[in-house]
Amino acid sequence: MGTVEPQVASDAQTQLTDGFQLVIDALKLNGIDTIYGLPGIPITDLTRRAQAEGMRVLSFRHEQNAGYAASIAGFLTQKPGICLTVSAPGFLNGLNSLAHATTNCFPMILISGSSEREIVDLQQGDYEEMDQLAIARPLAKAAYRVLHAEDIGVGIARAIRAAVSGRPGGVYLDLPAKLFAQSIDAAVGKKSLIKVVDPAPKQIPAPDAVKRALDLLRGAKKPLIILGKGAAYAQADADIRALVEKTGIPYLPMSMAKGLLPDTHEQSAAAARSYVLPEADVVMLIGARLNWLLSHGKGKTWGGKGHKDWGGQKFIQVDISPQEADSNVRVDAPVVGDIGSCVSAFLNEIRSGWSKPPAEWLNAINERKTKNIAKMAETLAKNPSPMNFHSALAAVRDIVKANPDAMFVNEGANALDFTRSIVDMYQPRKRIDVGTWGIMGIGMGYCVAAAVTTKQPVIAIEGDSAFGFSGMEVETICRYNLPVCVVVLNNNGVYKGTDVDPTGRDPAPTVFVKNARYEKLMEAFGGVGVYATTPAELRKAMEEALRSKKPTLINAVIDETAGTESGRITSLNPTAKKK
Ligand code: ADP
Ligand code: TPW
Repeated sequence: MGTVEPQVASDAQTQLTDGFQLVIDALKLNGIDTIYGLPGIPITDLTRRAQAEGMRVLSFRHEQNAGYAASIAGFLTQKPGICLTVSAPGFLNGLNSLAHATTNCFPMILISGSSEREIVDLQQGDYEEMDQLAIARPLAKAAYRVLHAEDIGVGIARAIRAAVSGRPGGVYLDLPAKLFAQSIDAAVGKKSLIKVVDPAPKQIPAPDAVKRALDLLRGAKKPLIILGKGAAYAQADADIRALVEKTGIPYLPMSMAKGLLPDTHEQSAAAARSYVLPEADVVMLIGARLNWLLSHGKGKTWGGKGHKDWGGQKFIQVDISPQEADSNVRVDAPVVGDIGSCVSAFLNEIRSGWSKPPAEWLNAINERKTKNIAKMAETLAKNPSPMNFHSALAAVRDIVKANPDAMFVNEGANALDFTRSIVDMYQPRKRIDVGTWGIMGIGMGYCVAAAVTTKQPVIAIEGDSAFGFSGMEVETICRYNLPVCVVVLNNNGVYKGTDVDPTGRDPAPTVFVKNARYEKLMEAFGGVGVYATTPAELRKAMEEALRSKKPTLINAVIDETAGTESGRITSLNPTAKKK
């Protein structure tokens, strides 16, 4: 008896902690306060306890949407967005968003529960058996697994660093079921946690790289700056604007860089895009890759003779990834560093003076711009019946102008392309869309994350097909009572609604139920549904949604013949040779 007593006393005094608690503590210690996920074995208690500990836990109807939410939360906040899923099927549902985050350079951590390692590795048929770590690895910037509670701190620290340092990306963190229930001494557990110091260290560009770039830019007769979503991510808004304005160089914003400077800025060359790309002689890319969205920096878009020919431009590329330069065409002046540091280095150098680009170049651009803007204004002023993309978007454009703080989500094909060119953005990081892959399905997940992270109202302009990929999350939007106004531009199908099955048996693959009442989906969960057939009705409903802040879905019925196949990327769509 005498020998046992002290042991009992010491057990009673020892405070224990467990895997669940350590995961929560490690996230909170690093300022992560929100989880986007979907509960089930083995993470249900993690969601409950995280909520009890004051974290925001947003529970979705499908992991893909939770994952997209986490990815865009990462883009908006520069902190990794957390997506939490169950094992195999939940993990696989979340995987799309992990790949999306990596592709788009958004910091995100997909945390999935997994089954028992010993059984999985011997393939003995465990509940939801799957080697998740191996499957996630090629789609993630980094992938880790934690087996012991005392390693949770290190696991989360490594995941955070991998997600946000250098070029941001998606990270996978595998947490087997057994880990959560492991108990360890609370003091030992506390000591094992790591508060990550300087998770995204500045990367200062080399002075000679800065000089090389500015020398090239100075010598240009027709310079152009292209701002990409990396520039938006960097949150160096004032310096980027100063660089553009001090140099007087015309600029083009990529889709998610719209609003970095207001789209109405006199130096924006967006309305003369097809003129400036082939004409420019020196192009400075800031946080934009020369991928398909920029026609790989060559070919006819850039004034090249043939499909793959270089147009003769010299490129300066400002990017945090040293491997990005020369990916498609020669980059004469790579500047490797974080955009904040690079742009501030440029500003330091040009303080001594900078002559504006030649007037012929600026005048030629302005001439095209004025013509194209006038032509667009004429189209937008029309009021056809039925309503089409242009007349609907003219209303949306006014509403966004009156509400520049609102977040703006956009997906679809025509619904994306027309919106991008018609609706001006006025502030940085307001427009979030289909990104590098042109992915459908980001819509409602982005709406949730945008509302939660920015506390601003959200407007989503959705193709009817695009909306369908995440439509069930209107319940999530209603459940959390988020100020989201979804506009479905409804033309009865993918691209448009007029295709027919030549055999007469089935609906064509691109068409949907005619006159579908999407607004009733929102009503089903207590939100506001509006059926709108004119721009006036659409405008009124949007104004009311922004005023009331109630979850609203406006079914904006547009001409089903409106829209072209694949929108503006028809050229990428292989079509069978017609007989
Ligand atoms: P877009 O689609 O708008 O053209 P991309 O996604 O192609 O933009 O390019 C974004 C680029 O920005 C990537 O090459 C990425 O490495 C880079 N990037 C992201 N964040 C930063 C940063 N903080 N500093 C420098 N470059 C960055
Ligand atoms: C995950 C292919 C590109 S655009 C689109 C699809 C299915 C829908 C277009 O119709 P919508 O818009 O939204 O009604 P509109 O205005 O043209 O009528 N699956 C995924 N991503 C993509 N990009 C596709 C399919 C696609």
